[in-house]
Amino acid sequence: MKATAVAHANIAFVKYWGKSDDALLLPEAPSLSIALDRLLTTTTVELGAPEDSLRIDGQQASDAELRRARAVLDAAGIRDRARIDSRNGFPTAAGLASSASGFAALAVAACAAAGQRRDERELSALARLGSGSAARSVPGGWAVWEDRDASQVATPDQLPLRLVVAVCGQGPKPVGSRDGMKRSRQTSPFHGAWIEQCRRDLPEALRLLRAGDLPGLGALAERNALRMHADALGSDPPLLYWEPATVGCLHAVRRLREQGTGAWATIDAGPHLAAICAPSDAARVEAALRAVPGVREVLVCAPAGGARVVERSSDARDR
Ligand code: 2P0
Repeated sequence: MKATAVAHANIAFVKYWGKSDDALLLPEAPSLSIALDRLLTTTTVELGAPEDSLRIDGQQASDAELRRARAVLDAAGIRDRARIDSRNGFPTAAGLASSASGFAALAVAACAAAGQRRDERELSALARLGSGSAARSVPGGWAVWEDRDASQVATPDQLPLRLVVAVCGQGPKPVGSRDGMKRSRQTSPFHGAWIEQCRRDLPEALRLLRAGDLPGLGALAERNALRMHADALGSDPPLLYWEPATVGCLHAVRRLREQGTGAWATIDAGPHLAAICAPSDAARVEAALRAVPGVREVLVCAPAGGARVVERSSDARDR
């Protein structure tokens, strides 16, 4: 009754910032993301433990995190108590820890440990109950999430690109995504326009992706990210996720473009910035971001696939 699964974190080109249902974690607008190879989480679930427990990188997780994990297991019909051990193959101290890869790996590992055969869409819907963006890490590749689950709309090799991730801050962010997006929905005068924008951006992003238009898609992703932050900044009290290094990286990306290098920025609900570029430009973009004061680390990531079981103990029974 034990299984291990891996899942990659993802970064959205059309972002999720607003729920239509807070309890079911349903999004107001569709989102599009790409999974990233170097941001990998490995999670082992062992059923039949005396009580539920969750360790993340060797540290006991908070009660809130444990409750979210239990919600995923309950939704899968798993009543056995679970010992969950989750490890991130990237620098979590830098604040890159991802609930997306964590809950995707948890849903896949838990169902495998219970001997359940579930298709990708069911696994995606289960992961969503832990964290919305985790729905997209189950299928991986280019994933669209519209409603209860996400699905892969293009394989990781659809478009040759790199995401150059600049670590621009440390420690937990002051307001988490869950509370942040709720605040924007309730208080930002820009929120309705933001949601309408995402509904327009998704079909356009898919068209650019299928056409292999990296400059078009990169520019769309940058506009989409900055508009999400405009919505966040318009909230009351305002949500400012950027650090000085984040702004420094935004200028560095703009300067790269002025000098003829195709690079476009995206920023999630935190200080880190990811620059989108062609593989042949990744070294130049990495050097430019490393030179920005306050940048702690830079990771060059390539597109990756979905969550998968990597080990299942022989006594895990099929049911
Ligand atoms: C995204 N983010 O599309 C956006 C961009 C952050 C900014 O998905 O409440 O941790 O667990 O559903 O998934 C982060 O939100 O929030 C997120 P919950 P989640 O990647």
